Amino acid sequence: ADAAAPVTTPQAEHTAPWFPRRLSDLDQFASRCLQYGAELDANHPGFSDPEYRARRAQITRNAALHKHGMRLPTVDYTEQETATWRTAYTELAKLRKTHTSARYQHIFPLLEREVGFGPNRIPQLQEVSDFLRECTGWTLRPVMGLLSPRDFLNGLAFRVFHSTQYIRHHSRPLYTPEPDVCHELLGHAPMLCNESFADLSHVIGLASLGASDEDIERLAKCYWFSIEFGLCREPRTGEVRAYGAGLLSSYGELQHCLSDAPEKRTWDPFDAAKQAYPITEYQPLYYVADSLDSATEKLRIFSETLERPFSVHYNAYSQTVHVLDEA
Ligand code: TIH
Ligand code: FE2
Repeated sequence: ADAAAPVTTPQAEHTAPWFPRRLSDLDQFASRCLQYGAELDANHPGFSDPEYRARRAQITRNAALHKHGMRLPTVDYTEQETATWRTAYTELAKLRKTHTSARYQHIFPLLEREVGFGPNRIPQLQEVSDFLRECTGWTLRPVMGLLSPRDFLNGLAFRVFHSTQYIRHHSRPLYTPEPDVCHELLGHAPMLCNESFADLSHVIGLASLGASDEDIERLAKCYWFSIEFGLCREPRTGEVRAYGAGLLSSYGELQHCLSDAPEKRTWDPFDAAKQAYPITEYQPLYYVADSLDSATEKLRIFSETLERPFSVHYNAYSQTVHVLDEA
């Protein structure tokens, strides 16, 4: 990331990396998006399929042109793409009752009724974003591929979730090492409808604004082990279930994460912040939260230990960030 342009206003933030103050500032992220993460090339199933690559380029072109205030691009998905979605959707539905958090299960009938979620059609980002806004004030923004961790986390501070719109390669409908529309819509979107999860994501986002590179790294790890791969105890039964989007969108890993194979630790952001992880295979370690609210509380405590010579306040009415200078 090259997000180190210094800010010019009050003294304390003098040396802090640049960060967005209002929604339209997020427009700057698109130009520094990392296409097809280099480390994925070797085992990306679409890498050697020129037709797939061309289709992706076509879809991401519109994402690159997106600006705050525009409607999100519509994609006319092909029959082959819809078939990939159908496989992911129907297989994941089989595990929903036994493997996923009640928070996730709860929202699904609503997504089916209000947004038209179902096996036969890939929902459009705009429809999902409109619904999310009504639930928790979150919105989606299209993105070409991976943003830098700093930019991606900074978006969360504005309750904006950057979403890909292309779909995984048809040869592997049940796992992908990178985000795609199945992951965004079956993994992230349903959880962002939940107030507690929405707040958890927001806390990480706010902590990332103007954070040092080291702290961005810590926060990105906390993000990974909660929002992407978090497990949580069910309120009444205490049973362990998945709430992380990377699990909710992957038929294989959703089963793996609840098996005895991986290590499980109680959610602790201080520990997670130091933990390395693989990105192209199932996780060997998951953190289990006692509840989403306690997970958020622990994150809040953790984020207060990060060194930043100022604090930030998010104004939900204007959707702007204000800096409170503590120096
Ligand atoms: N592995 C997930 C899936 O198959 O849906 C996608 C990703 C999760 C986290 C990063 S990429
Ligand atoms: Fe994700």
